Amino acid sequence: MLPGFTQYMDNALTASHDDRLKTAMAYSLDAGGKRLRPLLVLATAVVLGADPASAYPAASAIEFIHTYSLIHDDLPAMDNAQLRRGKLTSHVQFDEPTAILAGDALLTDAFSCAVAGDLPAAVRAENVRILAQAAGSSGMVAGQMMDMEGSHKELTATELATLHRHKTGALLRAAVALGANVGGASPADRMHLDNFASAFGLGFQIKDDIEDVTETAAELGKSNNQDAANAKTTYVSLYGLTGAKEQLHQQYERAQAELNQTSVDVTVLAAIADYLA
Ligand code: GRG
Repeated sequence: MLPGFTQYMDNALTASHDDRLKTAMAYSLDAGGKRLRPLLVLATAVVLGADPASAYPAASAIEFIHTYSLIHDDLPAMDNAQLRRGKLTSHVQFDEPTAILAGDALLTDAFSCAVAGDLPAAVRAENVRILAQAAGSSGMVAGQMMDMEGSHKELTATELATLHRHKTGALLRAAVALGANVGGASPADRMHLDNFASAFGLGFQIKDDIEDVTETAAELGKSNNQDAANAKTTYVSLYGLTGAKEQLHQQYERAQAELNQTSVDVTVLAAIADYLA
């Protein structure tokens, strides 16, 4: 998928002067992720009439940041995960210092990616702002902190929504905002696209919570295994499986409704939103 883009993004890695660091960065960047955030950047730019290649720097930057977040999320101090996408996590494949530094390097290099390319300087500066705000202390990192703090107690529905709005939602919103910025969207279209992204982000998380339960149940040959949902507060633990599916459907409808209020042909984005259904 996205061959021209993937080649562009991989080339953006060639700057590292340390082979082990570069190998670790490439290992996680090319470990089989869905490229959902770059896809949202490119699709949003394209529906607005932009050349997709003009969005490659921003799309690479956001995938760098997403990859860093997963490497650090898997570390022993956080989720202590051994596997991601069916492969050994970075700190298991390499070692903990290498994983930390590969994440640090991907985060930092993301901003070099974001300012690259031929778009007007003001557009590139705005892309950097969008990424910094989404990834930092008022975005994804704040969400991760809430997750760490909340892992020992039951969260309310409002707290759970706030956590996910930051932890996963901020970067998905940023992806659409980057595409809207590259594509030169009108203020009204930016607003509807942003509302679309918020609904998509929340739906994405609810779907993940549902799949955690249904896939665990399927693996165990049971119809209603709740073990995965019991460890932390999730949409399934708060609303039950049926309630969570209703909430997912609501977000899907909201996402499509917002798209339909834009002034452009949103067929491609609507197809991506179908991922939720
Ligand atoms: C360590 C600062 C810091 C942040 C980590 C996003 C995140 C914050 C952690 C991910 C934890 C997680 C499993 C969240 C659930 C949502 C989810 C499934 C995220 C993974 O995104 P995908 O599915 O990943 O787009 P791929 O593997 O396709 O790239």
